[in-house]
Amino acid sequence: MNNKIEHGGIMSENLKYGTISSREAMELEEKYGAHNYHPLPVVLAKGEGVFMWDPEGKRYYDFLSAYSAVNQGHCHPKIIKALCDQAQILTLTSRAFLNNRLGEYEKFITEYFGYDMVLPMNSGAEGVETAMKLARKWAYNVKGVENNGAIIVFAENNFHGRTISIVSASSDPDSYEGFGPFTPGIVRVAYNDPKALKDYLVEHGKNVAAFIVEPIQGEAGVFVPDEGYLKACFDICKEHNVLFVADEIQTGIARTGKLLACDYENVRPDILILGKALSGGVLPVSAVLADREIMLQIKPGEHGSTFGGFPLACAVAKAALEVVRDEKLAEHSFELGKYFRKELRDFHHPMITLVRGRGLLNAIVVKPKDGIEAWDVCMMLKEKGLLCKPTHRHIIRLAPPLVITKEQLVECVQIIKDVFSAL
Ligand code: IF1
Repeated sequence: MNNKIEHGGIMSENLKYGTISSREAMELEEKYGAHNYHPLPVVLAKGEGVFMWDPEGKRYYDFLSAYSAVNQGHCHPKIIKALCDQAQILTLTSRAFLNNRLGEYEKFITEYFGYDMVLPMNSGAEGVETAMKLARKWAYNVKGVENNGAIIVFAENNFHGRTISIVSASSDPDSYEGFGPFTPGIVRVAYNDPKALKDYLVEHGKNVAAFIVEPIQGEAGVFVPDEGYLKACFDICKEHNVLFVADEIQTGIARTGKLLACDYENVRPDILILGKALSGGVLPVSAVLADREIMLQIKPGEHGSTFGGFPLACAVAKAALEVVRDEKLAEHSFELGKYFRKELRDFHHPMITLVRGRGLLNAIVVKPKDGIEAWDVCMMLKEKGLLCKPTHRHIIRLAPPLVITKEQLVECVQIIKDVFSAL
């Protein structure tokens, strides 16, 4: 087969990967895909470890890792082997029947994270929805909140996904505007401010089911709260018999230098939500973990999904978690993160006002100069072979796969410095 095909009269030549050129791919997405994204103009056709390639063969360092879904690196051989092996045997049964991979995976993941039980779902948003439903059931059945009166507290500037109920908790107009009416029983308090939570719970705590929080706010710009914030919130929740729910979809699974970001403060959430890297970026796999007293509040027939806990996902997720453990990715992320922030902090540049993060989830806060904003810096980094994405107009998120070597990271630090130096 030759790899030249025709699209709208344009011949693709000199293609290294696939049959579609970058330009053709961009035109097709523009014409046939909904315009719900504004991507950096780069088309990717292959990934391996920390690298991605465009169809024409240009190689990039991946400094987004699909928003921390690809912590184990692109196409990790052990995860792909688990995928291929299982795909040839059994992929999906639905939960109308049992399957021989689910129970084994459930035992593995609950022991791995230290919970009694797991409820498997697919996307992160479904995981958050599941946690909300669990918290409400618990509030009515166990806490004794009056029916339909349960409140769930969120933090300002949160990002938990895109469903109607989740955007009902959002303070970002891009997320919620025009999508109302919204789900009731949701309130927000200031982030990084235990007193704000305390004040709310002192007043309304008896009707509150849960406080749902990101240990580090990703979309808000890798906003790391003050030390002690999570523990203080956890203690306040306990005082008011409110469930402390951690959305570790982005921060979990070694990204921030510990298995969970909550581990930094020795907080064990009542409900833990995982997604993204749970499959190493291979399939949408999410999970909600809790102990029996909470988990068993949802009864047969009350919640689920066609794919949740499908055999293929179970095989992939187990392999993905084994890779994190066997390759000591949490420790590696912790060490390399320290080096990375030190290098960028010691590199004093007038456009860099702040470098923050934990492990290999980091951000540079940029001060625009001569009309040059975070987006322009990302475009220049792209030209130099490093891909990352701005969040808001002044923050650049930097999050390579955790399998990046020290040598590779040294090279990437140099690329970043070179780009800033040229400004
Ligand atoms: C997109 C942001 C990151 C998440 C947390 C739940 C979800 C996410 C803490 C929902 C998802 C994504 C989705 C992605 C962009 C991205 C993102 F910039 F929008 F905020 F990572 F920082 N909780 N985050 O970060 O998980 O349903 O998507 O599987 O394109 O929307 P999902």
